[in-house]
Amino acid sequence: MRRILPLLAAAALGTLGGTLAMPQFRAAAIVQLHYDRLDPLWQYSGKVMSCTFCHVGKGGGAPWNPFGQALQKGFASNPRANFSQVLSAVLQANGDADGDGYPDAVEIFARTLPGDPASHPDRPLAEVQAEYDAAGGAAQYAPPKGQGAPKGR
Ligand SMILES: [Ca+2]
Repeated sequence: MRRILPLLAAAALGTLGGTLAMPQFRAAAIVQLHYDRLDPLWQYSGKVMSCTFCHVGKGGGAPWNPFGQALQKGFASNPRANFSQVLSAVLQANGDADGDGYPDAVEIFARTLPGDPASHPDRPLAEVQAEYDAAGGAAQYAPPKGQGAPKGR
């Protein structure tokens, strides 16, 4: 329930329209990647996971940055998967979308931007990677329960 409420709140805001609405993917990603733990009012904050996490522009939309493009490729390669499954699969693949030397999932763990090479942890990879692995590695970003595998037809 704790994971569902923010999504419901985001959906409710969405029905009101306007700039208060948080896009569905962003709300889902914030919860799945545990960024909601940074700020109890994350649903109303534009600072918790900004649009530039996946998009080039601060207002979202096209074009997407390298991490956003990695997610798009994930959708393309598995059209039946939902957003949470694609996000999890991209992180499990251990890619480094922006090519800054820090894998996407490690950057997410360190709260830097996986799609911007100018944003990366200021500590050696081995150090951050060890903390990431100790915290559970990619498994900590698994899809919410009940969304583990793509649905068959
Ligand atoms: Ca990176």
